[in-house]
Amino acid sequence: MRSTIVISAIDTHTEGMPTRVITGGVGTIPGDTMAAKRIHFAEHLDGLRRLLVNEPRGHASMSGAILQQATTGDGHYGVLFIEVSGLLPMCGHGTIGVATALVEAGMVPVTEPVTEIRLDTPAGRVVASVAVGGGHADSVTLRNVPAYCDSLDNEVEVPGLGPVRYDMAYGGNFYAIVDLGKLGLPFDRAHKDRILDAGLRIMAAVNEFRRPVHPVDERIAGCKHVLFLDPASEPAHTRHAMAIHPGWFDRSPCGTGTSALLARQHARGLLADDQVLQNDSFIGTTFYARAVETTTVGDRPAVVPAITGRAWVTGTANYLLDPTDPFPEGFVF
Ligand code: PYC
Repeated sequence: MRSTIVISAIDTHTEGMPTRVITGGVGTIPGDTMAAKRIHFAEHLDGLRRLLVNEPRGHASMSGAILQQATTGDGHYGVLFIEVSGLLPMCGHGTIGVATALVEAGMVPVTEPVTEIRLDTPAGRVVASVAVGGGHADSVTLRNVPAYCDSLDNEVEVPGLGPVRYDMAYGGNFYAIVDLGKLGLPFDRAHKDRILDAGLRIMAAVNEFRRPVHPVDERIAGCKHVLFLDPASEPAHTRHAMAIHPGWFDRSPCGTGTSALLARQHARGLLADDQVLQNDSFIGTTFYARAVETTTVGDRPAVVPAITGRAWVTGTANYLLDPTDPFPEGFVF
């Protein structure tokens, strides 16, 4: 076999959603912080992301995480989150996949019953506490970056849909939170194409109307995610469909989306201080979320979310690129 690159990976899924954890072959990405590395990677190395997530090595809903040396003194690793739409500041299901892979592969000192892993991400420090039994990762509780509610009861005119009400919240990415029932759409995967179409229209309209910008780090901006709440949801037990740019649904309950929803439920007074939020994905898998601290982001009240979910290793691989391969960056079908 001949190849111009060899990229090693541990493939995982978190409650149904893939994370290709890249453990070697990328080298050190320039930048003092993960946020700086994210910008450098997007500007100079994005072909590598496309090679790893696009067809034929990936697919239209693929995501991954590139491990780097930590950029802080006490971090275990730094992580860049890649997916079909680009590089995310933070990814919850991806972090749960990374933490599971690191424990299962023995890439961190493993202690039972809990192994704590400190990760540097472009959105800031996150800590994964992995419940370990018999040397195996059983579940992961992620202490995420602070989540806050940007605004409630916005209304935007959406071509083809008319006026749409939404709340905007941040949990590592920005999320427009929309009641699916108000659009007259059923919470049913048989209608996924219509729901996705509505999600993409809403994203475009929201970004034009009032593009969200993180108050402390303006490199984090824009809304690429619409969280459609099932109208049958209860305040502490929600079900949702997460539509993501450029046109796919999260299979997991979306860690940063669950964090944003937690902040929104608190901002609406729908949860008691440390009440657990059960958040189910479009395929019926679950994350549990809880505010473990209150804080601020800029001048906004915020909560520190702890998100619990599970991931499983699905394979290990070396990804190659033959010099005659006509698709050196894969392709989108
Ligand atoms: O789990 O945070 C998440 C996530 C973001 C996009 C897809 N999953």
